[in-house]
Amino acid sequence: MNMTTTPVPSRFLPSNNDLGVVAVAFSGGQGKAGVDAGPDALIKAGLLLQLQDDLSYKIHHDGQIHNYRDLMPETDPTVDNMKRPRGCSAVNQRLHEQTYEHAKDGKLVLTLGGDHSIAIGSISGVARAVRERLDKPLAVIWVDAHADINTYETSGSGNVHGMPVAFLTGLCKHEIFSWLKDEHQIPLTKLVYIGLRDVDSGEKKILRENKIKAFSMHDIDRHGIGKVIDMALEYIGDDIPIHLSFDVDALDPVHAPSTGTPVRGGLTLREGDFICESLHETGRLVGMDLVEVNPMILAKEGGADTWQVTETVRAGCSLVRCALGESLL
Ligand SMILES: [Mn+2]
Repeated sequence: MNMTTTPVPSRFLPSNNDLGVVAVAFSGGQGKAGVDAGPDALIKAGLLLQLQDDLSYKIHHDGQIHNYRDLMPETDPTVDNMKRPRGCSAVNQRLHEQTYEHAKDGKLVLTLGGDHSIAIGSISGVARAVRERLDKPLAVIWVDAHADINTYETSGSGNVHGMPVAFLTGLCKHEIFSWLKDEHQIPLTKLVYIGLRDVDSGEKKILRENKIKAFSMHDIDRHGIGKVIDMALEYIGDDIPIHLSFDVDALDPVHAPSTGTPVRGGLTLREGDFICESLHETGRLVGMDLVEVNPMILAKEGGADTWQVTETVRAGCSLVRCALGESLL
């Protein structure tokens, strides 16, 4: 299959085809086993080869799927309601350096998770490089069923994968995450959610009080995904680089069932791909996360090859290809 595409020139990156990839086998931001196998499943399905062969990217990848075992503390008891906080912080600090190293050279950065807690490191690393290189803030489009903006005080579960946006925007700070500096932050005015449908009451309060821009599934039903993207981009403003953080659970569980916290009533495959295609078309994408693919959830005993896993991995690969320039015609 040879996709003939016309990639849109990047407005903020010196090259259109240098792609830094970090594969993050981390599951400590939540309690279910298996999400650490996400990057391996995506790469085994051929994602990086597709990007290289069909979309002409020069892939900069160390060939590793990082499990960061050397960073894991012997014991990691709960602190201030945060589960496994030292491991989460240490992995994200290392990942921050990894995405920063790619982004400071002007590469597009793709981070494959892993649970969504890894966005703390991936996005802060890109944001730091964007500030240094372009003297601009980084905008984030967070596509997710959940807002992931709990603080350790509002979180019911204590899982850090429900807190990354709070850490990234400075709404939540903690000494365990003291490496995360103010200059790595995302301004609340440059954050946009798409696809929300399962938001905790404490999070709703945070969204309201901080006037955070959020397009729920209700807004997508009302306006259609095309109008929602237009409004999201208009809100961010024209001259700002964008990071896309895509949680596969934004898709409806019919299309992406193999994920830790599925919620019915989600995006169709086409709506998901459309978001990614539209962001590519802006020429402003500088980073992307694809997270929460869990090949072990719903897997049969002894093997991960169920239709649910195959569909979820295929959907994930498609989202990344669309964000990186694959088009239908
Ligand atoms: Mn998420």
